[in-house]
Amino acid sequence: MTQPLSNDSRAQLEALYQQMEPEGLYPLWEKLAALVLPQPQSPAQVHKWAYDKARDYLMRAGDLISAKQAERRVLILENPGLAGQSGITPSLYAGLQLILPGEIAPAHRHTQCALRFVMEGGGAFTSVDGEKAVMHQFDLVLTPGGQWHDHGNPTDTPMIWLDGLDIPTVRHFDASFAEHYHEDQFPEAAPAGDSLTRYGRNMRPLKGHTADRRPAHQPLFHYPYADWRPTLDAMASSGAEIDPHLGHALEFLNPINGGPIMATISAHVRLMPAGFETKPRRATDGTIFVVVEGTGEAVIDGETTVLSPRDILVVPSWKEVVFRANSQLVLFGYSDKACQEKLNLYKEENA
Ligand code: 1HN
Repeated sequence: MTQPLSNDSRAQLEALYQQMEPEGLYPLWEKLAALVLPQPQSPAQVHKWAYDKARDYLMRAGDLISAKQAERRVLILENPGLAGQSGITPSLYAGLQLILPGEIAPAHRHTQCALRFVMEGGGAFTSVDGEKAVMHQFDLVLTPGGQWHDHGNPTDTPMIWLDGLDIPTVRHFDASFAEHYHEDQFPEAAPAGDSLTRYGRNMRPLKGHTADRRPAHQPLFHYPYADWRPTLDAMASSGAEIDPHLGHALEFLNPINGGPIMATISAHVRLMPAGFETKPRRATDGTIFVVVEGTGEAVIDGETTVLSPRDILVVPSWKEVVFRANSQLVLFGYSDKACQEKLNLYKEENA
């Protein structure tokens, strides 16, 4: 306000506020500046989870509760700035899930979209609408919203993956539906890997008289490490110009429209050669990173975080990030960029 209020007016206003409050009425002029920020001021904090430490707790939980008892045996990675919200950013959730040899996690489906990024083990599966994706370390597997999914581990080693979901986004829109399947496992509908063969080779089934089994908007759900990792190497050795803000970076796509993997979540991988340092960059999509390989540092708004293999790092919206690769550094990242772009909210600044 240009003219300061007199003490008398201030007192009368305060009395008015008190009388209005039980009616659910509040003065916008007292709150406007905090509601409409000149730039993002995320309540989320920069935070890193060291894999081995989190893994120890997860294995201890594994001694105490089965995957079936828990439905999903997961440790939530809650952002310290978002206490009680089960979010790693204001829009996204992250957790570490353990499935021990011989265990199953029963079939269910829900509105929320999920990705899995495998941290440890190999040979367990996620089944999506009755088709298994057999998972190996650093594979990306999706369970898009509304699709039945269960997990199982027929191997003799534990399997741990990072779950990334849009739980806070769906909560924000009050749009959550979920149901359990009446059996532990959804009936097998196709051979393991069927969708990857049909939709993951720059082709798709030609429309004839047979109906597609997979939902038209989201048919592909497995992006194996064995495919994406050599592609990064090929980029790096091709002599292609490296992006100064990202390194050699590739986004995972939905083959149906060339857009992000799911409606609410985008995911990418990047490779930075040893000695490379990115130029500063900030973006409105708070991002969760997994260190796939190598060591380095993330300098976020001037604060340095040391990065080691399988560390999980969250960089909230609009924090300026510089990555330094001490050895060749490979990162996986996911964010709500897909959602923000649909809402015309996404913004980035590359210094
Ligand atoms: C879920 O369905 C899974 O299917 C993991 O593995 C974590 C967290 C909240 C809601 C649903 C899974 C989840 C989840």
